[in-house]
Amino acid sequence: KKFMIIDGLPVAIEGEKNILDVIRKAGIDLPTLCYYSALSTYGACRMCVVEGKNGDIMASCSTPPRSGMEIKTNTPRLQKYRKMILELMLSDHCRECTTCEKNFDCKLQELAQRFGLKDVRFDQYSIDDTRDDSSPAIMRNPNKCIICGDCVRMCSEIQNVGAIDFAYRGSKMEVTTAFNMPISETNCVNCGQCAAICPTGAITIKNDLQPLWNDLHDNDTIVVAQIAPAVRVALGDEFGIPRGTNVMGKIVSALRRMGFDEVYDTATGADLTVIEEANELIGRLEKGENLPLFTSCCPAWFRYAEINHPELMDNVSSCKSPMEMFGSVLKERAKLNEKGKKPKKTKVVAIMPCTAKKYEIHREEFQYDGEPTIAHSITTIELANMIREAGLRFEDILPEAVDMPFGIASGAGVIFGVTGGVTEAVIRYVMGDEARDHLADISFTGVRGFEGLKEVKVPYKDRELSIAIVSGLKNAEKLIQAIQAGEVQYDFVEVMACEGGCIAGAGQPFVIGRAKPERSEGMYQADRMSNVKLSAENPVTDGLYANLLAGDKAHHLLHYK
Ligand code: HC1
Ligand code: SF4
Repeated sequence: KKFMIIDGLPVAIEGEKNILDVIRKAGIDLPTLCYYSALSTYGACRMCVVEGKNGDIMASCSTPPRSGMEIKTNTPRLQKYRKMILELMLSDHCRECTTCEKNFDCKLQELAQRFGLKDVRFDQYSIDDTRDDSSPAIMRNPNKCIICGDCVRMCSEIQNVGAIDFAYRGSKMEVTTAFNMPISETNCVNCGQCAAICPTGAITIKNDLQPLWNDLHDNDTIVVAQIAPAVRVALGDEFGIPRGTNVMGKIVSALRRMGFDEVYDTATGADLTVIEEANELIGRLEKGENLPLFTSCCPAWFRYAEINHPELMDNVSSCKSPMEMFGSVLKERAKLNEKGKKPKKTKVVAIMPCTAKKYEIHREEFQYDGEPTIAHSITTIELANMIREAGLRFEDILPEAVDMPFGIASGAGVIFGVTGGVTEAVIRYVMGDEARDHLADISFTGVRGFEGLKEVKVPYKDRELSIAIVSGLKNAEKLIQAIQAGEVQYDFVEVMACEGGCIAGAGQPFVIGRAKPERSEGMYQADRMSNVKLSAENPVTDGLYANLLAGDKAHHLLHYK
């Protein structure tokens, strides 16, 4: 076996790509601001420096481990060095922590505390008020950037977008868009993953809470909430509840206490999506046209396809996302109910794990009577902030059920929140009555798990359906290239922009590489516990198709084209 010596103790080397991973395995939390194992190593921040036997100083993230190597992680020189790096960063950093969106969640702030920094010896420089708030999803404040490049690598290496990059040199170096354009005018798809990985407040998620509070406090507005599948297994992280715990019932009662008039589950909308999308697939299979059918529910993927693959748009489903389908149903019902009464305004609020949903609600296709169908889309983290602001002790809140008449969702609708979930739900639908006895078999077809690309084959009539599931836009791009080169052929392709699906959306707490197994287990457990497993057996959707969605209303309200 190979060993290296860390602070005098032998530690085995077991395939780690750098000594930082060996050090962390030994239980030492070496600080870094720019190292994520899923991204390429940049070695910019130098916080992870260690000292070799001969006094040589090296960045542990970019040094491969060698057998017999001796290093120290905490010497007087290293302490001095780390403090100096932090001071230099802070001298070029806007330090208005109390009003920063990332206060208490900032790695630079955390390290300044951890290393006992009480003063910065250098004059503050290059602070100005250039900000970019052009995007509906993210905010950029270059004054808080520490040039770690995490966002740049995330945007290009995982999402294949490259909307942001380094510009200029030396002390003038910054992360910006091409020609310094507002980010909304670039090819950014609003996935928010740059904000999720940013260690400071340089890129943050747009805060949309004040207009929502205004509506909640307005007696003439009926505020209706819908909660996305993935939110329920992540919000608990913000309140010290064990990871992956399903806190749906607590969310419902918290929303009521904060003034929401009606509360529903977006998974009910997902049941409508399954029915509409599966029928679209069946129709295309019969005609043999526009295959594979690509899913359309992820707005960052939809935007990516529009910008980079206009030739594919006939293959992308015409279905609105579950959020927009349900929003249209809720607005239509409100309009019917309001007839002949003193009109109150009904506003639908979506609580989502996603930042791109903030962009989706402003798209022209998703208007109802000339206004956005969804008035506000807030993230899981924003919901946590609302709960804190309202002074609710979330840990102690007793769970409640969602409202009728739409308060039933199938397990198939709930698992939309994890990669492969849409596919699993659609397979259950196309298999019809047979699916009920084969739920476990379907779950073992390869739909579950966190691989970036999953391939599934299921029997359908006298043939086989060939399905691909991708998450992460780089993985989607690779798949599209293979399809277009004729190397692979599919009938159905599920795409989610965030690796792992919505459970790892940028609006969730702790998204980067963490909590995915617990959250996906939370989703599958909700499915196992649900009375209704198949979207086609949801009595709520049955009722809707018989009444509110009767005739051509279904297409009109549930499809964007
Ligand atoms: Fe998703 Fe969807 S699953 S896109 O990931 O289709 O955001 O959770 O709400 O609309 O249902 C997100 C999650 C969500 C939609 C559904
Ligand atoms: Fe890139 Fe997504 Fe950030 Fe836009 S939101 S800059 S696409 S990582």
